[in-house]
Amino acid sequence: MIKKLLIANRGEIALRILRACRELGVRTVAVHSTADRDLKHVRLADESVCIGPPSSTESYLNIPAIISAAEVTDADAIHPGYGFLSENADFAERVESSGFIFVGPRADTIRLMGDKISAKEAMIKTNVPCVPGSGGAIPENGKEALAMAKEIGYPVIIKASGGGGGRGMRVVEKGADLLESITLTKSEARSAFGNDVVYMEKYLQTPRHIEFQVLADSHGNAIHLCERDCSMQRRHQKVVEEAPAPGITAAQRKRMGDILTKACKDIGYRGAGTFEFLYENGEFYFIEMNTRLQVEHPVSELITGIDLVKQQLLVASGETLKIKQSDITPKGHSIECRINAEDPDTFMPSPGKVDRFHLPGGLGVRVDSHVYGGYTVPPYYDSMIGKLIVHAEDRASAIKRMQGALEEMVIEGIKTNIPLQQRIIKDEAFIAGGADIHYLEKKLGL
Ligand code: MV4
Repeated sequence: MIKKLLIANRGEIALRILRACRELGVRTVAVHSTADRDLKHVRLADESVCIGPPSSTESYLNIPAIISAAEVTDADAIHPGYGFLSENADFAERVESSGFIFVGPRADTIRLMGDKISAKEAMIKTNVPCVPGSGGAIPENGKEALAMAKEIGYPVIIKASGGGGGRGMRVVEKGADLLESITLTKSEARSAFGNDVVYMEKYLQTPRHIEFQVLADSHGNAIHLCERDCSMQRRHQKVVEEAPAPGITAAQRKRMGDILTKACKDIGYRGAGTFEFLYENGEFYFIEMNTRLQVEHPVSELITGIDLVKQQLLVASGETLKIKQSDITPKGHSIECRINAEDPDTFMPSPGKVDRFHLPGGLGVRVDSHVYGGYTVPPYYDSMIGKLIVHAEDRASAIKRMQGALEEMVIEGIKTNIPLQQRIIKDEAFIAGGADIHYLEKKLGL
């Protein structure tokens, strides 16, 4: 078993990982920038190491500094959290070649999934349903590209193979615009990702974003922890997530779950992961796989009762999964509201000192946040300062519980998106369930 874990992240997720370590009796090393000396998990960790100045590139993205910190503290494993280096295959490789356990999939799995064309090819090979498309790079020949788009049917979407998460893509409505759009997407992709390979898919106009959580060990066992609906988003930033996804039947869940656990075995997946789908007219279409722990993992934990971070640490230690698929039946409903330090109207970040901080509580209310009264939110990082998560016997009760919890939550000194979350949780379409990925932006009038 891992004895000492270095947490290569900050904020709420660093604290979340630290909590799992404490329950498992794993010692912890916090690494932090000079702007993050006062983070809660730095105080609680057994040891801490300052790895650089505030700028992420010089601290949380600084691979040599992180590896050195693991060496000087004699840690035996590194957890990357989400964001930062979590999906960097070179980092995973450096961690392992330096003799540490990387808490995540093998580096070659991260690389396979990081390239969106190779990820899709791998999924097609193992029978995961994908969006119809080019099935590889778009042909250089304009005539062939036009014929392909015609065959797929407009509108189509051009995506960068090195992109993902909404970066490097362009919708094309008609043949007259195709070649110019390909050229533009390629040149943007070249400067953004240093890779101008692009592929084409049928553009789905009003899908929902539904993703499946999986967990696999290094002995060929894999389970799924049901699905989440993450359709409430703005500019590719999720705002509210829930599990299970409204309207998805037990039969659909089992069908997809069987396909995805088989896919995990076929690709030799290890650790926690997420298969992202667009869901439209009752069909699932794979778009990307995330090879990390996600922000929204708590909603899956609450409906399954499984601690995903503990499981990540156990499988990273080489243990066999003790949980069987038959042990998992989703119980009740869970909703997460992301709490951001931002202006609820303009969405501009609002860093600064939090002078009052009161948390909601009660049965089925969970807050994952590193913030405390007197804490100063630095301006250098993501504006998410915590997550409010509720669990209740059914969706209607979970909504009521979230309404109450949002009312109870007080954060003063900085602006937060709590007022926006209050609007969403009382919104008719949200309450009805099953809104598509464009709903929130339309509602906000953007
Ligand atoms: C799409 C799509 C429609 N059709 N692909 C955006 C993020 C990236 N993961 C994939 N994305 C999309 N791919 C096809 N073939 C629409 C989106 C999309 C989206 C997807 C999930 C969540 C939010 C979104 C917002 C805008 C567009």
